[in-house]
Amino acid sequence: MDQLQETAEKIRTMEIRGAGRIAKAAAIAIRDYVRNLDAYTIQEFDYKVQKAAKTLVNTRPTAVSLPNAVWMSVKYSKKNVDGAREEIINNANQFIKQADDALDNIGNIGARRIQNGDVILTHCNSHAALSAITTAFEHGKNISVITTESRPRKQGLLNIKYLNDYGIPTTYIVDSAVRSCIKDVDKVIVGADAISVNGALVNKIGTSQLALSAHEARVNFLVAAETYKFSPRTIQGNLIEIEDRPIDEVMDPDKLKDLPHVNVKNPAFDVTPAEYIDLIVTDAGVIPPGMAYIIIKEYLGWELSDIG
Ligand code: RUB
Repeated sequence: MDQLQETAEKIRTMEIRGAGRIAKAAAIAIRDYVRNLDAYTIQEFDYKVQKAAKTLVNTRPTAVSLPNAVWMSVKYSKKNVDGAREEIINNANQFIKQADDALDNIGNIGARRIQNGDVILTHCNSHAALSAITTAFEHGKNISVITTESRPRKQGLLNIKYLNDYGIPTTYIVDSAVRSCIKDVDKVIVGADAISVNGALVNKIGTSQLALSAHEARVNFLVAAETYKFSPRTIQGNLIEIEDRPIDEVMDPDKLKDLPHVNVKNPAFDVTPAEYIDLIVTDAGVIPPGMAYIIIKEYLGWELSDIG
């Protein structure tokens, strides 16, 4: 369990972050845990696997990719330990491959939506959104990017390093500069932590303000999201929990000592309603947000709506 606990801790502290990366890290952790798991009976095996799964799922509450990856990995039908072990290892390996392939597909499908000369605005650090952007560039499109800083964790710094390595001209702005820059933008492309059955997007805090600005300025707003980022539980009316992170990410708590009337909030994500989203680029193709249900039904299934 030590290695699995280590991965869980890295996800919790955001050493591993981004919805796709935490999902993949969790699938690897569960696979490696099950590979070496000692259990005499299938009941003991099941108890230990469920405990490990919950340890991973409970690290961060918002990105639905995490429970989807874990519950898709740990399902098995065999009634003996070795059979169940093999099934889980295969499921996890399949998920890991699916996640890698999905990023490539999103790159190719998303790149087709990007025109030569486009200025693209992105927020936070999303491998799915970056895959579409860098693939368009590799296809010879002359594009440039504006990235927000993405306070408080400044994931925009990861973007400028990544895009600079590709040689893509990139401008770094503070989050509050979005509305004043939106007139220079052709498309917004962001990633997703979760997409609900009604097509609403949950992504890094500030995404919904950005969507509002894009809507006002009639700039297309695209979301790049693997099918495993859709939330089956929202079919049953469950809400996606928004993670509140420690306030020391925002400011030094010592500064509050003499300010007894001041409270600091640090929600990590927000919700962008479907009406502000033009398209969702998934690995299965491009959909309008109103088709989110189809993705859940075809690619995730009802089974996950009970547990995931
Ligand atoms: C990351 C974030 C990203 C999505 C999508 O938040 O909001 O936009 O997770 O990323 P955090 P990807 O830094 O708090 O994890 O496309 O890489 O899965």
